[in-house]
Amino acid sequence: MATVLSRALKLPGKKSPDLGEYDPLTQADSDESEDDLVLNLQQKNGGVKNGQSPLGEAPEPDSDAEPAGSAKPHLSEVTTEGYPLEPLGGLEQKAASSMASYVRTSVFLLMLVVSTVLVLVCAFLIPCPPRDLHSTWSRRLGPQGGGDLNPLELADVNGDGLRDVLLSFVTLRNGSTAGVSRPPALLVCLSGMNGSTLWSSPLPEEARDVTCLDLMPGSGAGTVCLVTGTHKMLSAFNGTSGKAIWTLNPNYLSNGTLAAPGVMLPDLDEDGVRDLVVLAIGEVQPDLCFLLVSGRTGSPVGRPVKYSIVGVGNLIGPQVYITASGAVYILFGFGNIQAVALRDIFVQAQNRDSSPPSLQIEEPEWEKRRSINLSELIDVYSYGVELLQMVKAADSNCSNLLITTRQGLVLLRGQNLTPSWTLSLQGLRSQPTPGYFTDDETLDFLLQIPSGTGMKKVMVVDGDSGLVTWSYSVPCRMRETPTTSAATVDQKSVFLFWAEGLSAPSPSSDVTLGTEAPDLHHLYLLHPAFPSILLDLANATGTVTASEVGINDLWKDAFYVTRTTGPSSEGHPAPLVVSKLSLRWALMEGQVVQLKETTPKIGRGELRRFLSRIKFVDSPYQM
Ligand SMILES: [Ca+2]
Ligand SMILES: [Ca+2]
Repeated sequence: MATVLSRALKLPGKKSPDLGEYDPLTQADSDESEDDLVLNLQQKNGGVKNGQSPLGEAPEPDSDAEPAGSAKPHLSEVTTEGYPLEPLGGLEQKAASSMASYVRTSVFLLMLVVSTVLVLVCAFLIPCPPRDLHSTWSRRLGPQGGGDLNPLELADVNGDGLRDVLLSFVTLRNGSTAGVSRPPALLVCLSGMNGSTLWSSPLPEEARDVTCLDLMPGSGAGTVCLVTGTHKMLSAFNGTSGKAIWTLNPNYLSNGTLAAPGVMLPDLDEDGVRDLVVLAIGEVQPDLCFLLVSGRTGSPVGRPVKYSIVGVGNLIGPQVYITASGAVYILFGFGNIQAVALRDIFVQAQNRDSSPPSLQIEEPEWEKRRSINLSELIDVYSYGVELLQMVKAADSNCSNLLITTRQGLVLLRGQNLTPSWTLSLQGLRSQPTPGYFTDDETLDFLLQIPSGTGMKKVMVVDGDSGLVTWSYSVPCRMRETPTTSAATVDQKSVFLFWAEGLSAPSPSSDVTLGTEAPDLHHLYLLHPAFPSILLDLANATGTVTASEVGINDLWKDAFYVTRTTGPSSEGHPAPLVVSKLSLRWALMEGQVVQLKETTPKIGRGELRRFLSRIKFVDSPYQM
């Protein structure tokens, strides 16, 4: 092809054997020596010459070829008698030379077409990531006036197929303008498309949780967002308009306050709308009180139901667990986990013996664990419980219970509440992130635990055996940073976590601390196919307080939404920043951090091709 190009361009230089011109490209490729070229030139001059060198023309002064003379037989000399030599020779020469020119041009054009096709084919085989411009934005809100809770929720409220961002924050109380006092808190909905404010609603108190629900499955009634406050507020908002649909009258909580976010239940009062349960905690006594709330009106379904729970530690739950056979239990406790059948709460709330048929199902394996016969409480796990998560079991249609304790991690089988495995681990405070790391289609867990000053250990625990399958120490001085995962179409997950900047490993330690600003944090991605590298996707200043991953079904993309506070400058309160990042785009732009030298080393091209093919899907990890 080099020859073709140079021929077409008619590069000046020494003559080539065929053309009587020198081709630097061919020369570079050729093994032939200068002498061979001279020899070839002498031989080939006996054949057809091209149009650039008419017959009889003297060779150029710089030509290596010998002067045209007796040694070279001329084609024009072999002619029919009686015809003038020169004109006939000129005609034949013209015909021959135009033919050669034609052939040369055709070959050149053909090669050009072939190259173009090759380039296009390569371009299509290595697809570019969809540059969905609607997936990456950053929005500055606030300033935030304190508040320890950072609710963040994703739900499509305007029906454009992109999930929008709902969050709540405490406003600055001293920022009120003359005569107009600001509400203590705001519920804000930002467009997933570009981060613009779709609506905002004042809240009477700080929100501990915002959860968008489908209270009327299949009815197409739109998204309802349930907001639970830190004190007595429970409201359902219309996700589209931002208007409150109902608010629970705080008097029903008597002298208690809401202890945890409201939880969605099956329909209890048979009005076609799913109902809710909230847990209130007394101000003067350790009694816990369940209140069933109608999802349609926000009024109580029956009276409050009290339980006295003995236990020390974090409040656990309430969480709803539906067994494989359809029995519904509510899990809760203080540093321990108790289960109570929803039927038992309902019967007491209604003060009658009958309950809807759906609540009459029992799970024998759970029922036989009642501490005393006729006791309403089922003992699930008794000591040191910090966190409880439901995780989808691979081999059945129910969930397993992942329990984070002060001693480590325990996975209980949902069918019979027996331990599947136990992992001893000190210092685990944040919720494990489920995702698929190994190939067995069982959910694994990403954990992070503090390890030394300014460091944390990030590890992946195999969900089947409870063994640590991946771990790495990273610098991180942020107290608690959120971790997330996103599922891909091939039943794998990418795992995302925050740390300070990582540089290439030095022989003495895992990582070297960078010289970056202390409040600059990087978002790292771990893919199970390449456990020896991390991808540095983005960075943020301030404190990352919450993150959520959503899926864009159309693009098979995942987007990562971050809630960040600060940094605050002198005299100015820390701003609240919400950012959205397209993961497929970030994968292509991310910097590779090699954690350890591996053989064979991953080629950049191979890695890029692999990353460009990643497609994300919705995967309900938790049931
Ligand atoms: Ca939307
Ligand atoms: Ca109902």
